[in-house]
Amino acid sequence: LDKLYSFMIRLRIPGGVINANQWIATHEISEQFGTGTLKITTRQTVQLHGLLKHQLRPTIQAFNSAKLDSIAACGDVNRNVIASSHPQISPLHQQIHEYADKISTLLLPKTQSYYEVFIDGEKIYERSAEADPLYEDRYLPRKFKIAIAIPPSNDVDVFTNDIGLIAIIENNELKGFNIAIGGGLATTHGNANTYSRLGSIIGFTDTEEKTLKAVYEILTVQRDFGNRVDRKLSRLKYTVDKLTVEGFKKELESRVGFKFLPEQPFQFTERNDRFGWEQNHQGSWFYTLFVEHGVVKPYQKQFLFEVAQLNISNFIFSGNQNLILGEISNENKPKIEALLKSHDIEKQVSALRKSSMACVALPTCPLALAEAQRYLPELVTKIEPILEKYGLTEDEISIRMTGCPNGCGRPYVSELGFVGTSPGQYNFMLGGDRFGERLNKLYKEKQTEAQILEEVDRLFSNYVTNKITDETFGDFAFRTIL
Ligand code: SRM
Ligand code: SF4
Repeated sequence: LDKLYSFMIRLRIPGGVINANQWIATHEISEQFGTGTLKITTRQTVQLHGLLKHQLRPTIQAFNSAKLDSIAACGDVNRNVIASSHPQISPLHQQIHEYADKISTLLLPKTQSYYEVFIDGEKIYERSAEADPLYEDRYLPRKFKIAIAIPPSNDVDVFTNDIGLIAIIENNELKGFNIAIGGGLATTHGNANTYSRLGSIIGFTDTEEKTLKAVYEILTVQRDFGNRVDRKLSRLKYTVDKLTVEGFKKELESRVGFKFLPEQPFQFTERNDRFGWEQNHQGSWFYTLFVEHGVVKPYQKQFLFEVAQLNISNFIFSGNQNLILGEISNENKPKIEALLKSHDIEKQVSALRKSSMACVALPTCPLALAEAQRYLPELVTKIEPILEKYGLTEDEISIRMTGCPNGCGRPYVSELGFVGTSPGQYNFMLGGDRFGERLNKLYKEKQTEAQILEEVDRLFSNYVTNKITDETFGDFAFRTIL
């Protein structure tokens, strides 16, 4: 008798947008296979857990019928390309957003094995004949991540990606992209050679052709120079530091055949999702739903299913693990409002909770050392009275937790960061800024809940007494404590 293996499936959805029919398909597949829970990830897609081995093929085939795939959602290849998710942020959102799809397609592995294994089952033994000029016969040394940010929003945490593209807009025209390389968050407890790193901007590209070429060749430099001996030290960030930023740029310029233009000015002034209703420049409506840590609750799932059945909106996953119902006409807005009401969707949620993020961790993640998405809601509930005590209820202080130092919930770019060390214990990280432009630092090691709550009380008391006007908690902690 074979073991009853269970799997997780993660979709590839560049930029995180699907249509109503695809949502219905995803909903129905999740009801038929796996645990029934839909989990929105920090990279704008969804995961299904608990799929038994014999359910894998039918699940993937069902997704395939809905024109959804799981190709390169895991592995040593380019992963799901993410892009700022709120279309109302810029009239150029659509134009910039399309880059996510273009880049994802450009960097897909050429092998057809996915279709051969999961879809039609043919030709599996002829795989070696397929030529792949990018991944060749060896793939990349490690996973690879790309994000596109549309200022003023850094909802994708652009600097935490191997490649970060920052759209530069002038007079309502897309001028090109600043390109940052070498971002990455994971560390390993007890391995001093590992570290989090924010991307370094190496310059600006002013045409689509140059941007795509630069992206492609950054991967070839990593393919050829990345560390293939130690997987703990094989992400692009280590290659960039090994070659130096200037050395990497020189190698890259020789491969692309042009010089990068100087970095262009930009400013991030927000990172959180814009909850509730907003309109874009064309008058279409967008409704952002808070989904705590991306775990779609049963009542939310039913609401979303009914919204999808109306076929009057699309569905956009945000990099903050929330969901946006998009492209809703004036005429159709009341239909969604009625469903919001009948399902009692709009709850009072504190600013801290809305600014929280947690990774999956236990019980499904094999690497988890401590709880995260199952526990952070509870910790936030315990912090809320402390916020109230100091008049900080409206403060959008970012709080993030992961069950291990891999950093899937990006805790190293939060104002209050908690990284699991063992059951019930977390490294307390402090001093990140609000918009993802500064890493936080280890403040206290291996803290229990009681210690965390005591520290938070002390820190908030200190903050309200000594902060400079308009200083965020993260900036205050960075200035005074670290
Ligand atoms: Fe992650 C591995 C979940 C975003 C860094 N991550 C894992 C695995 C697959 C565990 C494993 O290898 O067996 C987790 C699956 C748990 C489960 O039960 O579902 C997992 N990672 C997630 C998700 C679902 C967290 C979430 O709650 O949203 C995110 C899925 C993103 C997606 O849709 O593709 C997720 N992972 C991230 C991020 C954040 C990001 O990309 O913006 C990071 C930190 C950024 C970075 O890459 O530096 C991240 N995950 C890792 C790492 C460490 C990589 C490294 O450089 O060493 C691992 C472990 C590994 O690769 O060996 C990992
Ligand atoms: Fe698992 Fe660690 Fe990622 Fe959390 S941070 S999902 S515990 S690998």
